[in-house]
Amino acid sequence: MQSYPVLSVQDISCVGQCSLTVALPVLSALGHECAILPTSLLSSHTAFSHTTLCNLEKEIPSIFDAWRAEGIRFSGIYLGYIGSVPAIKALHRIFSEFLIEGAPIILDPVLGDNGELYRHFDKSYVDAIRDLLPYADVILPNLTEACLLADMPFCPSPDANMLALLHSSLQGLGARSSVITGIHTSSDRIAISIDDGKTSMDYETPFIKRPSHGAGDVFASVVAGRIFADGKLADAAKEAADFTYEALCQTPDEHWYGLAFEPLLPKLITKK
Ligand code: PXL
Repeated sequence: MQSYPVLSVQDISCVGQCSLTVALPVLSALGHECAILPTSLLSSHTAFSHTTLCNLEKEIPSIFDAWRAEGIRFSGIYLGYIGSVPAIKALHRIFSEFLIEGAPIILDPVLGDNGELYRHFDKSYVDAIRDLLPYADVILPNLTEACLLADMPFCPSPDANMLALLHSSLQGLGARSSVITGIHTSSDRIAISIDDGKTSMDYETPFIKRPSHGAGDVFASVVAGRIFADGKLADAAKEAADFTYEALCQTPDEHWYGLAFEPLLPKLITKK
């Protein structure tokens, strides 16, 4: 039977352990051939003080034309940080032209954290990401992103009612399932909330008080890789939460810009 690569669509941050430099090793460890569509090129992720950003939106239509001429197809797609509104708009073609039937679409709507939008982003960017939700089988926002997409005020410790409202808003906007991350349940616990439209559950890990840049990318890459391998959403999300927690635990304090996840990659390979 012919096998098709999966496609990871996000920026290349040259330095900083996020986006493609996380997705590629994780998806490879999970056994996938991973093709890439870089949406922007940055010197590092935007938590560094000095960054360059070059949006690749002008390239995207030509890349799609070439792929079409080659008859290229993907068996799954994982979208993360895009970078500009025109790039997001250019991506809509992917969903109708390059996916095999039943290919899962996993969207990490990277917009911000701790109640704030990331640098370079504004309301029009949030609106453009929101327009991708109807394509998504699974959406993986952190709490800030869930609130921005649902147009609700940010609260770091939402109660069960607010979480239910967030999930129903995200699913009302078109996402089939949603996993909301970064929910502070107490001073030393952090949770994810998983909702597939029928059932809802929370899963907690200890909260590690340290910078967590790139944690969302580690989490989303593990979820995407397990779903692409026919894993169930709840199992994939719990494993990804445990993996992210372990990576945070073993990241030295001075390694502030990302997670030192590499020594844990064998866990993903042996579990396959
Ligand atoms: O980790 C998400 C992410 C991805 N890519 C870039 C970022 C960020 C978060 O800050 O700046 C360029």
